[in-house]
Amino acid sequence: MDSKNPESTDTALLLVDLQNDFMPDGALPAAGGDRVPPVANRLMEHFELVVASQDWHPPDHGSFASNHPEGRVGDVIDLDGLDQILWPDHCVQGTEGAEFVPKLNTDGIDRVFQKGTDPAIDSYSAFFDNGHRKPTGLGDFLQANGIDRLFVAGVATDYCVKYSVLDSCRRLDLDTWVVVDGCAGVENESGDVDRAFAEMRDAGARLVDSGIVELMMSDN
Ligand code: VGL
Ligand code: ZN
Repeated sequence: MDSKNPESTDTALLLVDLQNDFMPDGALPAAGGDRVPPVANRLMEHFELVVASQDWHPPDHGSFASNHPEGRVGDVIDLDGLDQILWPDHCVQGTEGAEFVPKLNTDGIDRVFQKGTDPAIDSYSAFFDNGHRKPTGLGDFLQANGIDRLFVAGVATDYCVKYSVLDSCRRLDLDTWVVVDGCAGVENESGDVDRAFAEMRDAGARLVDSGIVELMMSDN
């Protein structure tokens, strides 16, 4: 801990789903996703506490089009009472696609929170499933560590980053900063990434570039 910077103890970095399947050659690609791990590696150097989420689905996950006889990727179905977009199979537990990208400095991560493990509900946010039925443990962990300011980077901007940031603002009440050049999106519909950034800003998150974060955190 740096005693000259008391703020350093209340700030953490969250890296969302930096996994092979979300990279440009993966099963559910985020365009430009391969630009994110180097940014994450640089940022990590400046944080005492780094947490990561990992999308971690069983093979029979209800969000996979392959598990619905009539379902096609992109269709919206009802899954246990919630609207669910059908995705290609991705981040299946134990597969290479579910691993963190090799270029990510995983030694810098203090704790990983897995999500999407229940076949009956998806979990975009790193904090809760899509119905806010169950927490992942990330919120309690941050609270136990006295964190009240969270920087967020990762993929996908328009899904898991967005829902993590919205929960961070609205449910956890954290001072939330989104690292814009540390994010990449899926963009099922053109404009989704821009709309996601706007929604995050409207929820109270601040948008910032990684270079500024490094300056803000440069005592660490
Ligand atoms: C994600 C869709 C499905 C994400 C995960 O990490 O943004 N998107 N599962
Ligand atoms: Zn998923």
